[in-house]
Amino acid sequence: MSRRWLFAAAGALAMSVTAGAALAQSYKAEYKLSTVVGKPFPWGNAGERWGDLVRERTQGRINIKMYPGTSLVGGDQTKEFTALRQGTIDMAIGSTINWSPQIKELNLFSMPFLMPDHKAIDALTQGPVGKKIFELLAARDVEPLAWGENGFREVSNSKRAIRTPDDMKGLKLRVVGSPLFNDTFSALGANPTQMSWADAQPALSTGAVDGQENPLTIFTVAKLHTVGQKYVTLWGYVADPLIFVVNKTVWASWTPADQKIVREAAEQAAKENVVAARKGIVAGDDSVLKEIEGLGVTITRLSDAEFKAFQAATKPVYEKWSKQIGPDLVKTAEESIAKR
Ligand code: X2X
Repeated sequence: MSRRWLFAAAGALAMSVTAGAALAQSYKAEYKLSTVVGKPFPWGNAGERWGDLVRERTQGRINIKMYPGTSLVGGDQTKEFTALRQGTIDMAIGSTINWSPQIKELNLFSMPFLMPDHKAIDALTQGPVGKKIFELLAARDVEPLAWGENGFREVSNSKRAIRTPDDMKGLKLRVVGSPLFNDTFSALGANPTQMSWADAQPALSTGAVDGQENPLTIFTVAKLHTVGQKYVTLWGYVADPLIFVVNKTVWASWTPADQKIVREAAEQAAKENVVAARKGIVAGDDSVLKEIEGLGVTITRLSDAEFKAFQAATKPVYEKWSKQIGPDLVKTAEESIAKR
């Protein structure tokens, strides 16, 4: 072995030891990932998957631990984004609904009857709207990485089948903490009450509220039929995508190679999450609907005319919120959906 080679090898070793020490200093022992629900909800599965992929591909350099139940903010899911910006949370897979109090544009996805089908969600998240929203997030101290999905939110209750807006009159419904939901359900004559997911289940079980709205994967995994939810109406009035993000300071502390690993793992986990969120609730595969009916729950499917009555009743809410969200973004969204 030549002397020169030996010197080069020793130099390279010294450099990599130094880089390793620097990494060990700036990398945390654990990165806290916030979600509202854990395993085996598709949302929680996505968090586990993201963490596992990253741990494996970084040989444990980046060790992600999931904190479901938004436990890092005491269960108050509408505070998750603020905690993420402040660094109490390192990373999150968050619903657009829960972050909309801080980023008003995220209310877009909660506009009643904006998105008629899954292709429409994709047209938004994968098109100019998704790009714009990622820019807004990037300007607020987080690195946005990928779009996942909670899903179309169907309304359930313990009292009666809902087929017309009239059937909603007087029903006490738990909604998530965004004012848009209050407006929508008030326009339909219901009594909306805002509370966190943690509070929703006891409230349903004691009868403090009659109903709620959530994707069917949440309904089945949370076993909402056991807390009196006997009637589900398929109306798909809104859908909430999920967004995979990392706090900017944390992001900047990682090497470009590790950033690439985290981004690609998020993209992969998000893609799998969208498939899981849609499984069993589509025309070709309605196994989740069958499962719910098998639990003794009545599923109500609306005719075109019945559907339009809900749309008409919530039109003023749509108009009002178009202005609040920003007419340009809403117009871009409508165009993307029309072209899907
Ligand atoms: O609280 C809900 O309803 C949930 C779990 O769907 C969200 O976090 C938006």
